[in-house]
Amino acid sequence: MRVHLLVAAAALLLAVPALAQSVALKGTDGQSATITAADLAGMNRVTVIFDAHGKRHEYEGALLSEVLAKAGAPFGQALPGPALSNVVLVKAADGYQVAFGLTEADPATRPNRMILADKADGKALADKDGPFKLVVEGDLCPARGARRVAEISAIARAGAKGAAPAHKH
Ligand SMILES: Nc1nc2c(c(=O)[nH]1)N[C@H]1C(S)=C(S)[C@@H](COP(=O)(O)O)O[C@H]1N2
Ligand SMILES: [Mo]
Repeated sequence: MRVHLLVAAAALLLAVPALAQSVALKGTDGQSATITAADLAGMNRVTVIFDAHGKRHEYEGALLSEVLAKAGAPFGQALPGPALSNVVLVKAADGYQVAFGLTEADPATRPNRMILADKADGKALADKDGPFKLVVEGDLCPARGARRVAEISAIARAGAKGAAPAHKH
């Protein structure tokens, strides 16, 4: 009996940090997915330099577009059209929220990248920032860099129409 209780307690202790080590993803059509620390570590890795309050940090993680694609968010050829009005909402563990357009995270649209980072300056993010932090390359102010990211949703806008007639860029 006691052994069972110990095993149950140990399992609970192991489960608690594991729960915090993931980000919930939501897609525009009700899709949901979870990205764990291990998932993120296994994705294409990119580094972004960000200067905040005069301090320069090198963040490492995966492109937000690739993270959102796991919940079915349209990028590349699928993006022009109604998805241009899709909104991305990032929620942090402390209730902080950041919203932006899905296209802002599209590497074919902007050279500045948005990443979900799990490392800064070669080390796992400190508890204040991590385990996951949004880093928006090129932002002049760090306010959109949500720390302790818990959930990322792509949201469709009602009434959005299709793409403009064929045109050259
Ligand atoms: N989760 C969360 N992220 C956040 C904030 C916050 O209050 N909560 N503040 C933002 C603002 S306004 C700034 S300036 C930076 C500050 O980050 P720093 O303390 O690492 O400089 O975090 C941004 N990200
Ligand atoms: Mo800020």
